[in-house]
Amino acid sequence: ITNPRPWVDQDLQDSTETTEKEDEVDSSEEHCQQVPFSTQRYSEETMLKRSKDFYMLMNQRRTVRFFSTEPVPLEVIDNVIHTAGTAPSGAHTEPWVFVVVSDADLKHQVRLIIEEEEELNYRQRMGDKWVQDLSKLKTNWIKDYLDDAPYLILVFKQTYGILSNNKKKTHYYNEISVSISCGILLAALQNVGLVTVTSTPLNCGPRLRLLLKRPVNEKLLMLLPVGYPAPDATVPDLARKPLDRIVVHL
Ligand code: IYR
Repeated sequence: ITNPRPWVDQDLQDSTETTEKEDEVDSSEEHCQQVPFSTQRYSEETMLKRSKDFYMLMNQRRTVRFFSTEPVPLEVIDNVIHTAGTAPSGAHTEPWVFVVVSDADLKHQVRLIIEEEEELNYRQRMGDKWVQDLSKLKTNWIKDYLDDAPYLILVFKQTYGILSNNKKKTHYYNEISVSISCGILLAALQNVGLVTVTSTPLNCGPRLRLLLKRPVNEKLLMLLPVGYPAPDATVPDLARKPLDRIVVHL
């Protein structure tokens, strides 16, 4: 039978996420005071300039699959992840964990798992139409970047949390919350001149979770190799939709 949603990991197609027993409210988290808030105000002129400048910075972002092995300071990576952790989340559950792998042996073990599964993905699981749709990107299951990039950031979503009384804590909207944090992470990387590819290694989650010794409530959402682009890196010659095709003013 053909899988109607081949992009969803097999381990997520069971019903574990919807049938998990609901928790009770943790009394330690019931109350939260309101505190005064104000934000930086800019003149309209400054707003216009800042909005254009930020657009120009972000419009230079490209998905890059060819990495330099040149090292990158770990503190920069930590700051970028700290920034990603400013994302909003359902009921402020902050359901993200960012695993940073820099050890060469461990990166290579990640590579072996991903290449083994991706070969199956491309040859069997994805199907002809999907493989055809990707042909312009010239991607395949051989992922040199998993050895070359100085860091692999594996982003896990906590599908639920563990309360102090050992009960499960509901992580509302955990997938979209962690996805938003990944968007902020991409912007933070662009801000410091680093590149990545937003990879979603299909069906690798369970093996990578075990390799990295992460608990069962954490599911791999995204894997981001991070570094400088290789000196001879290339990207597909793609254009973005113009504003009038992505905005509707009513
Ligand atoms: N995960 C595979 C396939 C892939 C899927 C999509 I959708 C892309 O935009 C690019 C690749 C891979 O990483 O090769």
